[in-house]
Amino acid sequence: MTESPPKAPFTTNNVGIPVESDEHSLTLGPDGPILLQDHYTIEKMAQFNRERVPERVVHAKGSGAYGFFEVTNDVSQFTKADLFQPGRRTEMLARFSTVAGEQGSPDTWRDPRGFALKFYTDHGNYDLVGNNTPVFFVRDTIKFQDFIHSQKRHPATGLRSNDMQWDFWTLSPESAHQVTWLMGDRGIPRTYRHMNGYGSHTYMWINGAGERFWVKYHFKTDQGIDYLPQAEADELAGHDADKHRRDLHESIASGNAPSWSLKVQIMPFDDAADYRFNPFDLTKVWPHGDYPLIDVGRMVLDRNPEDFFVHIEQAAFEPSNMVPGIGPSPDKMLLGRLFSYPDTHRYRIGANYTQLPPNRPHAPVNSYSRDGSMRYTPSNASMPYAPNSYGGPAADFGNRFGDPAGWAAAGEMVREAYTPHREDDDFGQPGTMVREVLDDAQRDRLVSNVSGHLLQGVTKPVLERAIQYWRNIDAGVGDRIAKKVNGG
Ligand code: HDE
Repeated sequence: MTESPPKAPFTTNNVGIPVESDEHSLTLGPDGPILLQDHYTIEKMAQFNRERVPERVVHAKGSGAYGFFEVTNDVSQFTKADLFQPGRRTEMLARFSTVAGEQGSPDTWRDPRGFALKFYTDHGNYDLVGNNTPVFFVRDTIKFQDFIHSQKRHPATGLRSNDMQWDFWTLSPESAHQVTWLMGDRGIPRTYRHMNGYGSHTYMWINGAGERFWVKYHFKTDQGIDYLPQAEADELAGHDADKHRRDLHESIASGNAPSWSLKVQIMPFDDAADYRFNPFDLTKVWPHGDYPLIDVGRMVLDRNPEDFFVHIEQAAFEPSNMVPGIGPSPDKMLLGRLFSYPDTHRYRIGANYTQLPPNRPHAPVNSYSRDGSMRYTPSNASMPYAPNSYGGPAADFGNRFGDPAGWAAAGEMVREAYTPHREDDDFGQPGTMVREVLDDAQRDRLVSNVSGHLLQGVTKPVLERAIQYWRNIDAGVGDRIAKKVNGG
């Protein structure tokens, strides 16, 4: 006898009351007016009108999955962070994204990719919110908003503008390194699985003895780096805007779990002052010859979210979520981000966003935060204030977890650029990348991508500055771009 399919549950309204119909609203006679007491029809319409939360102001289009991180090499000499201890395996969430496009924009536009990670450690959530490039366009948080405005839509036309982009970039020479990455193959990964992830900033690690180190994170894709040529990316943007989202979902659903190998660069704390580059300048890398990569572990994404809005649209990543053994650095961009992310989450998904499923820690929460809209987990605190004589919780003042996650600083209040280190300049590292890292084919594609981009609406004065910008990076590449854009 064939198994009858499981009986579908009764439809209910939002408070579990069974409803009579999803076909017909309640009317006076079959042809009469709809009645105000048709609470279910009204609930459906009202709920529908409130389904959207503001999209992320940057990184609006993204996709994500759950998985785990497992340690494969002992780095406890550098950090006491729970998730990096030998033998540890930590549940995690990752979200990959583009930067400038809105929620419905194509996955295959040329753009850096967000590489946001949330680790549910035994000492709270650790968030590492990086990109698929190790550097960034600017080095002071005050310029970030302006940079993004130059990448998004012109306020008068509502159109994106290559002229705005190159106007900003050529007036901000510190952008040269990241623009070289962006206009090369890394600017359009073939899929989210075929790109590396970087913490980008320099962070601090602190070991069990309280010793501090500077650290940079590199997540190397185990799938191999692969990119989309501009023409193929443009074609995909036209008929398959969700190419990367679909690839990630289907890859995990078919059991082909993507993975990345985490390696770090470690700089002894005292090396920073005299290092040839400013180690906290986000437009710079630390050449691997100076500080080689050290294996740490492996990140595997093997579980798709069961509801995209609940787990991915509401995911809230914040660089300020640093667990014992990890701290910030004097990087002005990182310090700005420590404020910005929690601020944007409170605005976008409410005061109690940390109680939402993707943001809820696996570790116990014993904070004194209370109330606020949509709060649904009571605080563990016995009394609503600290100190109290009714069972705490009490802060770890004995420093069992606490970190000297800081550094000595002094000086007058000024608005100035970083003090330059002996090899600091804006075109040196991108020039090295163009000449020593890219091969001939990659250089050819870089020239072609830049020229193609410049020939789409960039006005003469900006165009001339852009050619000089590329000549400052590398004279040969600059000349080739000049030839292509001047009809050479
Ligand atoms: Fe972001 N960035 N950012 N950013 N960023 C946001 O927070 C910000 C920067 C990055 O998948 C926002 O949740 C400032 C660098 C990723 O949900 C916002 C500065 C890097 C994501 C914000 C930067 C990033 C964001 C908007 C300059 C790589 C998506 C939505 C100091 C190292 C995370 C949100 C996700 C999102 C602020 C620059 C990566 C507005 C102020 C550098 C991957 O708060």
